[in-house]
Amino acid sequence: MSAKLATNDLEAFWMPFTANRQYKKAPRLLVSAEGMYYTASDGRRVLDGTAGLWCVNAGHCRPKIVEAVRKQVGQLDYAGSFQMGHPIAFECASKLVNVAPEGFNHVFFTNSGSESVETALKIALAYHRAKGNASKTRLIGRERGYHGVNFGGTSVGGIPNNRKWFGALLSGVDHIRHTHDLARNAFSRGEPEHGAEFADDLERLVALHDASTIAAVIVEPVACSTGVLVPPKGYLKRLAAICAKHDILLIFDEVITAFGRLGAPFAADYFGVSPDIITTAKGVTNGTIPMGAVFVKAKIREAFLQGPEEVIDLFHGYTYSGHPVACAACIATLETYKEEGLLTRAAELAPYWQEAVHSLKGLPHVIDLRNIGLIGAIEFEPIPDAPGKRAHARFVEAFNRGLLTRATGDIIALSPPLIIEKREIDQLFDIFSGVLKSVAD
Ligand code: PXG
Repeated sequence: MSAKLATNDLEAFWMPFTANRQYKKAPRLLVSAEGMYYTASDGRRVLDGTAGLWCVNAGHCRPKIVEAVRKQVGQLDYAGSFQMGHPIAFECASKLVNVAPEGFNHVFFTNSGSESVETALKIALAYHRAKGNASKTRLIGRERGYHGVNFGGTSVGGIPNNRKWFGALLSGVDHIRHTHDLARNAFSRGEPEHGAEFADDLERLVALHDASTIAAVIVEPVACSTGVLVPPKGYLKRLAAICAKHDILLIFDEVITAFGRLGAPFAADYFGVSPDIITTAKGVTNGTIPMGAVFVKAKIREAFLQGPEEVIDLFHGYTYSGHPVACAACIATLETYKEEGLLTRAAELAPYWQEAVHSLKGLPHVIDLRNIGLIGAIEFEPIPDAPGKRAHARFVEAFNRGLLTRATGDIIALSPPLIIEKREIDQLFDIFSGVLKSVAD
C-alpha cells in the first residue's frame, strides 16, 4: 500500500511532458486567471504569452463561456451520442460547420487533439476501403511533426523523443522531410522564401511505395510544437497538388492553427489550400472543456453512406463525443469569437507583432526569429551537450518576471490570446528582451 500523502504534496501527480523532479523542487503554480493574465500562487500577475497551451484564444474566464458551462451542467450533465442524441450536439456541429472553410460540412466530435488525429487517420483508411481502394493503407507524416500522443499520432509524428521510447509504433508509416532551413531562411518574416520544393519529397515516397498503397498525408500547416516552423511560400499548395494527383487524402492538423491563430478562421483559409480532412481541438472551446472536432468534406462523408441504412456507417466514437457541456462551451466560444472579431483579429495585429518579434534580433544567443499570425518563435544556439537548457532557463526567468512562455528544445514559442492589446505586446517583449539580456548563459 502506498503511504498516505498530504493533499498539498506534489508527488502523486505524475505530470505530463515535465521534468517532474526538477519541477517539484521549485514548482510554478497558477491559481486563477482573467483575460490576458494568470495569477500565480504567490499572488503575482503573469501575462499569458501562450494562451495556456495554445488554446485560450479569447482569453481567460470569459463570462459568456463560464455561464454557458454553468447552465448546461445543471440542465443536461451527460448524454451519449451512440444511437441517441441531444439537441445541443447538433446545434454545435452546425455552428462549427458555419465557421469552417468552404466545403467542410460534417463534424466528428472527440475530446482532444490526439483523438482528433486518431479519428482522422481512421476515417482516411476507412474512406479508401469504402471506395474499393483497400490497398491504400499507408499513412505519411512529416519529420518534426506533432500530432498528439496516441499511437497513430505518435507514429505519423516526427519528434524523435516522442517516438523512441514506445517501440516500433504503427507499421506502414513513412515521413516526408521537414521544412526547417536556417541556412536559407533565418530571420524570415512570415512565410520563408525558400523551400516550396520540399513538398516534392512526397513524390519520392510515392515512387518508393506506389500511390496505390498510400491513404493519406498529415501535416500541421504551421508546425508549432516542434518550435514553430512556418511553411515556405508555395509549399502547402504544392503538397496539396501532389496529393490530389495521386488520390492521397490531405489532412491538415489544425489543432493549434484553427480558430484564428493566423488571422483567418483556419489555416486552410489563410493559405488558400483546401485539404480533405481538418483536425481541431484546443480553441474549439477556448480551452475550458476538453473537446476536439474533425471536419470532413462531403466526398468523404458520402463514401460511408453506401451500405444498408441499418448498418453503422463508422465503427468509431467516444463516450464523450459531443458531450453536452463541451458543446455548450463551444457554442459560447464561437459567439465570443464572433462578437469580438477574434477569428480575424490576429491579421490586424500581425504587422505590429512581427516588428516586436524581430526587435529581439542581436540579443545574446538568438540564431533565428520567426513569426506568422499571432505566433512568434525565438531559437537559441544550443549549449553544447545540454540541448534545451538555454531555452528552459529563459522560460523560468520570464515566469519569475511575470510572463508565461513555452520552451520546446532550444526554442521559445509565443502565442498569446487573440484579445491581446498593443500595450500588452509591448509589455511581453519588454519583459522578454530583459530576460534575454540578463540570463548569462
Ligand atoms: N495536433 C497538434 C498539431 C497539436 O499541436 C495535438 C495534436 C494533440 O492535442 P491534445 O489535445 O491531445 O494535447 C497537438 C497538441 C506545445 C504544446 O507547447 C502543444 C500541444 C499540446 C501541448 C503543448 O507546443 N499540441
